[in-house]
Amino acid sequence: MASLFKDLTKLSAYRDRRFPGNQEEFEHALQTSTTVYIGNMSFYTTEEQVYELFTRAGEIKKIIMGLDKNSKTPCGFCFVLYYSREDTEDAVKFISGTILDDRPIRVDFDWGFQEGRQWGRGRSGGQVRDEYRTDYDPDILKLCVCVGGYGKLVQQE
Ligand code: GTA
Repeated sequence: MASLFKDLTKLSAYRDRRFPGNQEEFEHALQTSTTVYIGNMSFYTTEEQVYELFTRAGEIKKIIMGLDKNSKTPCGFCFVLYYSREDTEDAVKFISGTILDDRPIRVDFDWGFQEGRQWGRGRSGGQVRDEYRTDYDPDILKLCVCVGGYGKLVQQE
């Protein structure tokens, strides 16, 4: 079957600052990888729920839950590794935007999982994006218990 993603330059808006290569190598990895990144997940979504949803696109090789590097608890992202490229593309095309645990998840092509990438890179231990959040998000309550589900804006007050 022909690739569903004809314009390969638009595979992902995300650029991993820690990718060990140049832009060309990064793009090649995105074009051939069988790994997807899932963002905007609830902190309470389990690996079993991820499996149930993502197996609809194809056979899953492995799921790696993203964890807060301090608390070692889920912090809103994960990686799903497939066996085939076609299934990987189907996951991005058909599952991105699906509501999982009341949240629209984002499915993004990923350059490939490596040990260490499962940890949040934010200073608090969770994801970087949550430290810049200015809207209310009840899941972020865990990050700033005293002030409610706001990110940097309220933490600074
Ligand atoms: N494939 O979209 C993604 C993606 N994201 C967001 C994280 N990962 C992703 N992989 C793919 N696609 O392995 C991966 C990372 C790592 C793991 C945890 O998830 O490769 P992280 O989210 O904690 O840290 O990563 P990361 O990705 O290094 O953070 P980054 O790129 O600085 O910032 C992510 C977002 O945070 C930005 O797009 C922006 O929305 C927000 N942000 C960052 N800095 C600022 C700032 N100064 N001001 C406002 N917003 C900011």
